[in-house]
Amino acid sequence: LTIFGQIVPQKDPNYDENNVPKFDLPDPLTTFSGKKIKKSSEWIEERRPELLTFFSENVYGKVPCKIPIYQWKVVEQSGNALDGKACRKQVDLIFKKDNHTLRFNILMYLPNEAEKAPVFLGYNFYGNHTITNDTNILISDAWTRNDKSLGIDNHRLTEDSRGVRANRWPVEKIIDSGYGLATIFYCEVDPDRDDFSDGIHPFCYIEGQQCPASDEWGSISAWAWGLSRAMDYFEQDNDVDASKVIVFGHSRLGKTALWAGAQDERFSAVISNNSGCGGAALSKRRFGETIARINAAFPHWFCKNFRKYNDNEVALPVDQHELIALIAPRPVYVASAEKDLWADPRGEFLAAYFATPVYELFGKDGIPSQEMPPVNQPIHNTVAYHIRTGEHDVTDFDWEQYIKWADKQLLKK
Ligand code: GTR
Repeated sequence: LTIFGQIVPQKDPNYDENNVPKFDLPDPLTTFSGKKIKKSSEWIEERRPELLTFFSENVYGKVPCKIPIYQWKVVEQSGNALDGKACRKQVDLIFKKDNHTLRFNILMYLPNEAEKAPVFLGYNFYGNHTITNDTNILISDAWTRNDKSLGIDNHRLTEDSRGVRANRWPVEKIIDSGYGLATIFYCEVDPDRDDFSDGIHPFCYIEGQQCPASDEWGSISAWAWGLSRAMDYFEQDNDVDASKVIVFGHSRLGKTALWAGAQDERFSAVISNNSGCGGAALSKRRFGETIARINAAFPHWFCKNFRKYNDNEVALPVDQHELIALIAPRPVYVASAEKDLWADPRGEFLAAYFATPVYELFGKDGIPSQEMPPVNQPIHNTVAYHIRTGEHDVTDFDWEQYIKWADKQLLKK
């Protein structure tokens, strides 16, 4: 759009590649003070910690206190799920501090044929009972977002929504491929609303505090904390191969999976499905959702310091390719959908591409070219990427790729 000979950016949101501003992308291999990182040991000792601190204090917010598992309880178990193919477990993790108590439930399906199974771990949006039609799955009493199309009303979950998200969770395929699946309803860790009196946040308040300080955790950071506590539990569960836990998430929960995987090196691989702004997509491109928009629509997701970059991405000394790089040398998969322009597929791809030099420092293969691959033609390197046809969603195609890639990267099949 040219007015009086001047290039004026189109209205926000921008979906036009020609209106992506010119920007300098920070080099993951140059420290904030300008030192060039040449060896993996320098990355580990110098660059990784400073990037982690930056993301922690300025993007997602740091977890201000330690909250270990107080107790865990297997509330339901059967060795005969999925026609005898799998064991189903529903395990409550319980947390207590002062007068606070919180519990969240992990639903697990583990293949009976494996002694210790590699596991995909991911949050669900509307309760564990939505992921299959299995009538044994307990219904959460936590606050939920409403979705009339899924039969979810009054912020409560009922029988009406059992199995409504089975399309996103191919449980049988996962089990048949030799993997377990573990899932948690994210609102049990922190309800997805702009309210810091509920969920896990109050556990760390000092006297009189009512919401996290500017550098303290928003909801994404709280959800990432929950994934690490699930990992604490897996380390004690003999049916799980805790050295092969792949953390997975879609959209806001894909942002969460990346942040969990970046911080907690016990996750052996990370999958970001359509995670977009504040996830895999480069913020400085200002394509689709922007920092200002996301902070306005979801003021509780990031820490307050992140608002400094509303319509001011130039000032950001990092970008999301460096979040991906924090996962190195562990395998990471970034997936986009062709019609999901809000999440900026090209920005997601470029972030994976620009994280690659860090992987190469470890002798790992990343994204070989700045050219995006055609739709439905995945790249299954240590840094993996695909753009599939279709909308913002999790599809069978996505899961087929994740399983193939995990076979190659973790099981060396
Ligand atoms: C959208 C939000 C995205 C993405 C998505 C989701 O409304 O703008 O960043 O997180 O929700 O989680 O489904």
